[in-house]
Amino acid sequence: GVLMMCPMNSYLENELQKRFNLLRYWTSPEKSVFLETHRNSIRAVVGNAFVGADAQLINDLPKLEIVSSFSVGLDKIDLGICKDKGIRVTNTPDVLTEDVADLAIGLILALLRRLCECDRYVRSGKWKQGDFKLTTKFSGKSVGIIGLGRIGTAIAKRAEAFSCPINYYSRTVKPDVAYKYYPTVVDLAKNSDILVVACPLSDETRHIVNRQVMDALGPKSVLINIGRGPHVDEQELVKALTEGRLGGAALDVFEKEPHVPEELFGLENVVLLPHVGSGTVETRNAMADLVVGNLEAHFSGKSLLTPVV
Ligand code: 8YV
Repeated sequence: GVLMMCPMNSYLENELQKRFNLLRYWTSPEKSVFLETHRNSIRAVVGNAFVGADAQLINDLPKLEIVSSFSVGLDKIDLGICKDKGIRVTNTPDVLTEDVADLAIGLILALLRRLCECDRYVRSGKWKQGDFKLTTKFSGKSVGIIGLGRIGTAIAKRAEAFSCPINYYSRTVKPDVAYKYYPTVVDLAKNSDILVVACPLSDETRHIVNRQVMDALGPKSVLINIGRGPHVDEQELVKALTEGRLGGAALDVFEKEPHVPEELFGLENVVLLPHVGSGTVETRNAMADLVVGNLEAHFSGKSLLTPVV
């Protein structure tokens, strides 16, 4: 059997249903009874960015062979236990890179040019009382990227087309990269008009954007997060924004999704999205094909398409 943890995509659900004995975790009222009943038949888990496979679930499933995640991020999977137990893990890299990078640029433009506020201005009829206030130029502004992996690099490429100088922080300097490296996030923030979070979430990167980083950015600069909510100290972000110590923020991800701090709802220098970075029909279909393809490869003894463990 294949255990799907939560509703994520109807095409994926149909394709899994066609091929496997699909069990839907979220439909069972009593999780412990459900696991007791199916523990010896579940050989695969399909999770996503919201619900993965933690140590407890993995320990409850003695026949588990593979965790196939409908996400590139692996922060909801206990990779250490998977490694120890010889459980394979796959994700959905590459197919979502362009969408997430596109969205990062969209967030920058939405925030600086105040696109959402402009739209509300027109709809409310206020345009008839006068022109919209002036906004902030994007082209040529310095962009600092935390994490120059697949997505970070795709964001950098796009920002280059807007004539932006590119800075980055990562654990080590990337060879053959012309962008300016900063060895600390505070230094990166001090030297960037726009700071973009694009690294994986781990113990080292949790709250990588803390109060010190926000103050290094300051009231003239902005924060963009298309990574994971816990990359940013959200309480400090709310304070920095409400106290005017940070210029603005555009966020696709939050610490406790779908909860978003309501203090942000009244601020116009904020853009809030419901975790839609990879949310296009094209990309979600490609992600689903990878999840199914990995499971099929595994169960027919072929090499995995996108193995992590
Ligand atoms: C998805 C994601 O939003 O890939 C990731 O890491 O956060 C996303 O693509 C999610 O897994 C969709 O269910």
